[in-house]
Formats: sequence, C-alpha cells, structure tokens
Amino acid sequence: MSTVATITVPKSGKQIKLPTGLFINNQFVPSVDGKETIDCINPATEEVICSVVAATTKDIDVAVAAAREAFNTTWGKHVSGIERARLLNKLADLMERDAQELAELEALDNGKPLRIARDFDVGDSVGCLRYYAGWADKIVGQSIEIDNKTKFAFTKHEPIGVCGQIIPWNYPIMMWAWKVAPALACGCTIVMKPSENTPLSALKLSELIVEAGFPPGVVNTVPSLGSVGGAALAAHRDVDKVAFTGSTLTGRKIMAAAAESNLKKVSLELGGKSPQLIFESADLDQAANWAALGILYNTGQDCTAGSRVYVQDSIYDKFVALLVTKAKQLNVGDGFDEATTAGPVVSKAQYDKIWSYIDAGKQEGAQCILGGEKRPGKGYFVDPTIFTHITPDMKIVKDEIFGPVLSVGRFSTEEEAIKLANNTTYGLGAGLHSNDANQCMRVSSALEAGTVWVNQYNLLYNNVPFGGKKQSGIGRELGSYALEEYTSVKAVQWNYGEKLD
Ligand code: TXE
Repeated sequence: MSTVATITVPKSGKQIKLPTGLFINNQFVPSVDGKETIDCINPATEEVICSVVAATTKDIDVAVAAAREAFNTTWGKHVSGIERARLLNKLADLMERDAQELAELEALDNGKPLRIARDFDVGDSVGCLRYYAGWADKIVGQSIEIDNKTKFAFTKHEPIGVCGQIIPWNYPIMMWAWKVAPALACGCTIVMKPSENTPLSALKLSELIVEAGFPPGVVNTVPSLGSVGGAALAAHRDVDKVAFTGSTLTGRKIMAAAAESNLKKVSLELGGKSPQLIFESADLDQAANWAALGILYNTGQDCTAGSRVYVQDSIYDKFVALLVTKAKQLNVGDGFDEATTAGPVVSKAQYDKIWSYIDAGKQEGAQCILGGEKRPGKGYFVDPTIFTHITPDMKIVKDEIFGPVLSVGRFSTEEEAIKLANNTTYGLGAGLHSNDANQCMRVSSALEAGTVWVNQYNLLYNNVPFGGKKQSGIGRELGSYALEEYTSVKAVQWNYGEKLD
C-alpha cells in the first residue's frame, strides 16, 4: 500500500498528506512481515478516510529495539534535562503551528467538533507538553544524613526505560500528550500504540517529532489492533513500563501480561460510573449546567462522565426539569458543521453498545424522559438520553455506557447520597453541588474517587493529578505525580569516614 494518504477535509476541501506507515527510528516504514491495514472511518458519514499500516508482533519487537537503542545511546542518561525541555517546547510550538490540521484529523477520525478539537484537545495538549518541559530539568532526588556523620545517602530519580503506551480513541491527541510529555521529560523512550479507531493524529504528531529534532527511536508509533500490538507491548520482556488508558477489562489483561512477563511497572486509567450529587442548597441552575456538561461533553465518551445524578427529594422535580432543558440545548451533529456542539460516537461498536444499554434501561423499567430514539440515516449519532425511576441493580446504573446516557435518582439525606454515590466498583470522578461549605467538606471526604469536583464538574488541569481509586485504575497522570510513573528511585549510600575493624 501507499505510505502516504491524501485526506480531503470536509467543507473546506483542503487536502492533507499524511504518512500511513509505522513510525520507527524517525522513519515511516512498512510492516516487516505483515500486510494488514486498518481502515479509519469517519463516524459522521461511515465512510473510509484512509487506511494505515497495522503493526504485527514482529513490528513491535523492532520498535522496542529502536526505543532501547535510543535509551542506551542518545536519550535516557545521555541527554540533559535542559535539552529534553528544549525539544518538548519545540514540539509544543510545532503543534501550535499545526493546530488546525491536527484538529481536522482528530475531528475526522474521532467525530468530535472541529472547534472543540482545536481549542481544547490540541490547546490542552500543547499546554501539557509545556508543563512537562518545565519539569524536565527539575527532577531531583534527596540528600539523606545517616546517623554517625561518616556516611550519607542520596537518591536519584532515573528514567525507568522503554515505555509502552497504549491509548484510547476518545481523546486521541490529549491521551498522547498526557503519556508522551511526562515520559520524555523524565528521559524515557516510547513505543506508542494509538487506538485502531483513531490512529491519524498520532501519525501526524510523529512527523512533528522528527521536525522538532528528537533523536531516532525516542518516540515510535505503531498503530495496531489491541489484541496484537497492545498485547505484545504489555507482554514484552524488554519494555520496562506500560501506561494504559482504556477499559477495565483490557486493563486487567495488561496487568496480567505484565505480571507474567517481566513484572514491568504498570499504570492504568480505566473506566468509571461517576456520581454527581445535587443537594437542596445548591445553585440549581448552575448545578444543572455542570451536570449536563458532566454527562454530555464529548458525547458522553469520557472516563469521568457523570453518568449517575442523584438529586435531593425537595428539589427533585425542579432540578430534573432544568436538566432536561439544558440537555436539549446540545446540538449533536457532524463535527464539521459550525453549529455542532457534540459529534457522533466513535464507531459502530460503541454505537451498538450504547443502544443495547438504552434498550436495557427501557426493559428494566426505568423511565426514559429524554431521547432514547434512533435517528434515521448514516452516522453514529446518539442524542442526549435521560432515565429516571432507576434502581441500583439496573445495568444502566451499574455499567459504564460511554455515551450521552444519564441515570437520575433521588435521595433524602446526606448519608443516603454518599451511600448511593459510592455504590460502584469504580472510583474515578465524583461531583457534588451544595452551598453549605461544611457539607462540601464532609461529602468530598466521603466520596470514593480520585477526583471530586465541588460546584463544578469535569474540569482537568495539567498541574492537577488525575487517576482512579477502586477498579478505575492505578497510578496518577498529570501534575508532578505523573513523574513518579516514569522514574525509578536509586539510593546511593556513601561512606566518607567509617572504617571496619
Ligand atoms: O476499549 P479497549 P474499547 C471503555 C468504555 C468503552 C469500552 C470499550 O466503556 O465503551 O472501554 O472500548 C487497546 N492488550 N473505555 O474496546 O479495548 C486498544 O487497541 C493491550 C474507557 O475501545 O480498552 C486501544 O488502544 N491493549 C476509556 C486501547 O486498548 C489492548 C477509553 C483501549 O481499548 C488490548 C476507551 C489488549 N488485549 C474505552 N485490547 C477511558 N478510560 O477513557 C485492546 N487494547
């Protein structure tokens, strides 16, 4: 197959030339032993955008060897923090320069609105690179006095080595940046496996890696099926760490593969079934805005999607009416239409999964008060759907749906609200809305989640850590906490006086 695709951008008709080979050692190459390709589908039209080379297990070996060679020669301990910062900042500048084109590829491949892709997905990713560029020359250890003043110890935070990074399709560029930026800042090298649903932006970013001046092998990109390339990375004996964002099911497989191979370090950012609690003292209009944003942003394809809203009895009717009004304002459509505020869901598989849950909600006796009807025509569009009259055992209340489908329940006391919120195997995000400061403090302490939003929802910042409790994950991304995921601590113990008799 051709290793460069010409992609036509809807509306503008602009043409983008994109390499479609595997990116290894700063070159786009064919598979060493395979002929498989991955079709990239525009979820708004169901048409094929282009095809890219699919990596085989042997290609993963080649990419890992390239990353190892770079770690041992040009990167790792062989490059200063100042140089790592310079390259990361350069990459950020190039992403900013090409923000429109990156956003066009992202909107085509994932379906999200072009404006959101450019201003938020690319914008935040540029910020993420710059944030970790700032850390690159500030990764320092400790100096530790030892009892009798003839010895001391110091610690070094060394790059962990070759990192396999497996990312999903809901925020392809942002998940790339969250993983690549701290790894490079710490001096690690990377084999990146983008999702088979959305590999295009990672290929474009690979071009920018070369232009920024990173040495060959520091970042390698291997689009592949999860069961092939992802599984090979997780099980690889020369990969020192695997970082993953995706489903809890796949997270389990990755952890098992790591345990069975070389006990590589693992960080997992997995699913969620996040609650949003609305107390009677809350500013109801604001709470409804945040609750709607919480479930509808990115068409609900969000690991922190606030998919369970619980409302205090005294304000239940008023709040639900407000919520429905806000949800109706969402304009689901083609991401290249100016008026669109939420795109289609990413794939046929996700579309079918979401509809199976909507059907289950109806069958199990929940009341569908908004949406719940399929649209005719092409495209994986799902309109905002709200269920009330829910019970804790319903599938729509227990499982991650990953679409714009909200379950709304009610509570009478704070204690009951906390119990309902924590009644889940997940623990990624949680929100609460209340104007009682003592209640905010009590409830935020009681909620079992890696992030608790008070009087807001779903906002993320590059300098604030993010990750899950319970079955939502292991480890933290963003902030200084992510540096721990990409370094290993070495203690050097030094004797400058004590003699053995
Ligand atoms: O996820 P997978 P899928 C959840 C969400 C969604 C569900 C299924 O509920 O509906 O997962 O989505 C790679 N070894 N989230 O099937 O399989 C795969 O190629 C190694 C939540 O797309 O977890 C892709 O790169 N890797 C989530 C990545 O894992 C494997 C975001 C994610 O795919 C693999 C996405 C294997 N055996 C889905 N199998 C979030 N936390 O934001 C697959 N992969």
